[in-house]
Amino acid sequence: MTDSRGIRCMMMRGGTSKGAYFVASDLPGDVEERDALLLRIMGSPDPRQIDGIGGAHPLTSKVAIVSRAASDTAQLDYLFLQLGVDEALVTDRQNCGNLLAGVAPFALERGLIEATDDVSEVRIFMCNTGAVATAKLETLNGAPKYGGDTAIAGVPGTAAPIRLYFENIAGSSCGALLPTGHAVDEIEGVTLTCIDNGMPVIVMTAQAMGIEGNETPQALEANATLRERLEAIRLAAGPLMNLGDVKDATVPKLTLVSVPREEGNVATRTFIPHRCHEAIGVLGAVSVATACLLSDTPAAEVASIDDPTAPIRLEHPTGSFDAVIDMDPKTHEVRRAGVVRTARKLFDGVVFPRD
Ligand code: NQM
Repeated sequence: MTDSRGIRCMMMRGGTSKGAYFVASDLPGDVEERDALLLRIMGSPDPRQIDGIGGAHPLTSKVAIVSRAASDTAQLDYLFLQLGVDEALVTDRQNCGNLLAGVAPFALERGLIEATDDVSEVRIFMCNTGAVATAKLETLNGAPKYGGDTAIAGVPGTAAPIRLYFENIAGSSCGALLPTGHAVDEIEGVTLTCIDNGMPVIVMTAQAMGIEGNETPQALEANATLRERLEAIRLAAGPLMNLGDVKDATVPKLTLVSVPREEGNVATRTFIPHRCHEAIGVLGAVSVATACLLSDTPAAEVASIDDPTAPIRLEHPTGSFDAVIDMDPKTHEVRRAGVVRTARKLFDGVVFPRD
């Protein structure tokens, strides 16, 4: 449906992000045409996205495109697109575990799948990286249940839990869990870990970057020296992480770790990569938690972890995020990772892009 009556679209909160969800067949098949249309729908490029439905932040300028799976390894195909806010950028070079939380409920709403039981298990092929995730969600009379008592930091109130499990995500963008071949590197004079357990992330201590590690995102974004240094590290790390020139890419992300201040295992501040996250991304958190489990890395030095099989609690600006990492401590083979999210249908209707 791409005529003058508009395009069928559902707005959903997925975890701590928000995005426009489309059935693939409701969008043009041609990628250039599709991307140009999505930019107009979101109102990009414009810092306020005033003429579109984007929320003027990378975390609310996101798109999920969902269809029945093309192969029988999964039930659904999910393509994530990050749209720039003040630049005309549409990129499929990263995944989004937050919007992933909304994919199964959306597919149920659109009749792409059917609920199996009170708890439905849905296998989702993540087209961006070729990995498969399993979502477990509560259903009622065949429909997704949104209400519940699970709270996630960064979202007011409670909702029904959506459990996400990941398998074989190590190296999904960079080809290896440790794409440089080492757990510790020095780039631009900073000791750090380049890691990809579902999301390419550069992990370094806050101290190495001259900050405490518990500053607000606003204070960190106002720190021009810090941002310049982070960007220099990112540009140098891109080719070493097999990502090539990352000047216009939204990966790798950068996480500054420090000792926990609350009851968590480590404190984090994450740049995605130019804005500072109000919380932390899902697969970003999985990658950072994994770095904490690798001995002698900057993350392991500041993290306080007694039991590596227990959930790793990452403190972030609006609370904390738990990730369970099942990793062989010797071979570093990551068998499985799990997180809990919630999602909610916000509106369903027809969106009218500007001409
Ligand atoms: O890491 C932000 C988010 C994300 C991505 C980002 C995400 C993930 O919070 O899986 O969820 O890092 O761009 O939505």
